[in-house]
Amino acid sequence: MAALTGQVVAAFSRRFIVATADGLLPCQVKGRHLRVVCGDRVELQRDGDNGVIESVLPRASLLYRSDAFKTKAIAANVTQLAVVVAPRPSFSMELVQRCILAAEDQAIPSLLILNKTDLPETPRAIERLQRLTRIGYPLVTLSALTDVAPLRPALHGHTTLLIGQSGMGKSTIINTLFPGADVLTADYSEALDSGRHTTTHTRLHRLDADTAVVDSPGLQEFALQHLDANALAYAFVEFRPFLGHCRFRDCKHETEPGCRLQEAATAGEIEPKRLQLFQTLRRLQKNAAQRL
Ligand SMILES: Nc1nc2c(ncn2[C@@H]2O[C@H](COP(=O)(O)OP(=O)(O)O)[C@@H](O)[C@H]2O)c(=O)[nH]1
Ligand SMILES: [Mg+2]
Ligand SMILES: [Zn+2]
Repeated sequence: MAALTGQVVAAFSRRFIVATADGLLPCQVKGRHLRVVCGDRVELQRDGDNGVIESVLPRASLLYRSDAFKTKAIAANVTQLAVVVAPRPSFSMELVQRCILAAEDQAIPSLLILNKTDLPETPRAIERLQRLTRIGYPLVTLSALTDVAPLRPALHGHTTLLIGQSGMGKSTIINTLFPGADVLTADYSEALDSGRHTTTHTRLHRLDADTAVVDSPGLQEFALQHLDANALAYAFVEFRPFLGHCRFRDCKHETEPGCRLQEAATAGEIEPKRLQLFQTLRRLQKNAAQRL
């Protein structure tokens, strides 16, 4: 048995693949209480062809999402979120915004990737994204079938969580950036319960020493019930200058007099649709909290 450190590059329910100086190692976790997430840097003991994760090193970040029942950590040590959308099939602006809000809550910056720019609906998609580009989120446009080069400068130096609704071209992007990405899963499928979990796991792909991309499935559910009203308001970056300036300290930014956010929406300083989204998400959070 020898002590090692490494980074978790694939996370299944209770099994992991860890990249160490000696190569990739299938690992289990010591005990029941240690929580391990893709992207974690860990200390482990090697035992033949397997390893046992004994501790998780301090995380630079931890991204969460909720579903109707619980909050789950998606990935650790991510430095940037990239949301993939396409002109066709149509994408949900609300879902895109939910992902970005979850990242903002963890102080992780986001960027937008518009894929399939070879399609004629591209100008309309760019127009829809203006709600987010206008408040500062960068947009990278590309056609992954032809060339993913426009994406490389945006990824460089970051650990990027790549996320997107199905059909947007996320797999095409990953497979072009990382030819052979599927091989690892095949190689380790036996150690990982004969590949039973291969469709639902999170993966970290390394481009170079400073650059990695995390691929996480299951975006359909991306609730923000783990954000209370204050955290949620703060996650809307363009609201920040106005927060704390309402007449009432506990202002819900609904119909109260002297609400600085409502004034800002009326004056066109923030987009009314973004304030509406805040209200929608705040109500969902309140209802979820009452159910617990
Ligand atoms: N026209 C066009 N189609 C693309 C592009 N990238 C991916 N696709 C197609 O979009 C479909 C969904 O792609 P896929 O990568 O599986 O999407 P995912 O569900 O997000 O992983 C496939 O038929 C791809 O061939 C692109 O740049 N242009
Ligand atoms: Mg896919
Ligand atoms: Zn207010």
